[in-house]
Amino acid sequence: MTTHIYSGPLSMFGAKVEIAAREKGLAFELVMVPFIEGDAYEPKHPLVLRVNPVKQQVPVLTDDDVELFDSTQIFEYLEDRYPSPALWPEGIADRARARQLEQKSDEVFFPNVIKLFGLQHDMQSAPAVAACAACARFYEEMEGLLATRDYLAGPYSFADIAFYMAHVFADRKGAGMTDATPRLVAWRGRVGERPAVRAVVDPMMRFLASQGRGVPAFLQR
Ligand SMILES: N[C@@H](CCC(=O)N[C@@H](CS)C(=O)NCC(=O)O)C(=O)O
Repeated sequence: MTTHIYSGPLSMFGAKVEIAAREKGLAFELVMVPFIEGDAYEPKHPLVLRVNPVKQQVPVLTDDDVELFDSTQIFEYLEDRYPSPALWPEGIADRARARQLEQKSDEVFFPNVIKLFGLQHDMQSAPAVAACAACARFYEEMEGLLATRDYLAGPYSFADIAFYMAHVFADRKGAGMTDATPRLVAWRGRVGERPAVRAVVDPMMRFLASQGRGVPAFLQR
């Protein structure tokens, strides 16, 4: 059995998959696709083009004869194929809520961060202020969830992995969490100290620093 993860040195979605594979204790080879200044991924890796020909994006996972793209789809496969340790909660309702949170992190929260990528030159502009405000509202919503639990969906789960990575990128782009959400700040500390998370985030921050790009203050070790 050979497992490969194709990712990029600054791929938020690739980092999600790598953290999950490490949490599962999976032995894998990490293939970093070409990455150039300006956040572009060219030329595309031939394996990525074959498995994900239309979107041409990382992450891609190959596990024996299974070839997949999309971090959320890969999470589902990892949980089915390597059930222990579990990264979805038990119970149909809790699992559904956890999946929804994971999806909201990618599809509701992160689009604000993507907007901020293109607005770094003018963070006082109306769209930038609106994107930061949307991030702050999302942080408040997560703060509410943490009133009764240590992790977003109950036990530590894929939802935490997804939102941890998304918020690292939000912080890089000027929409980090603040003291207004103390439970979320404590959650960030808990998740950030996990060996699987550190093993992925630390090299990513070293890569950023090596390029003279900003590293979030809470990750400057
Ligand atoms: N929904 C996808 C998003 C993947 C994605 O946006 N990948 C980015 C890197 S983080 C990429 O490969 N961008 C290069 C491109 O679009 O050309 C997932 O969850 O994996």
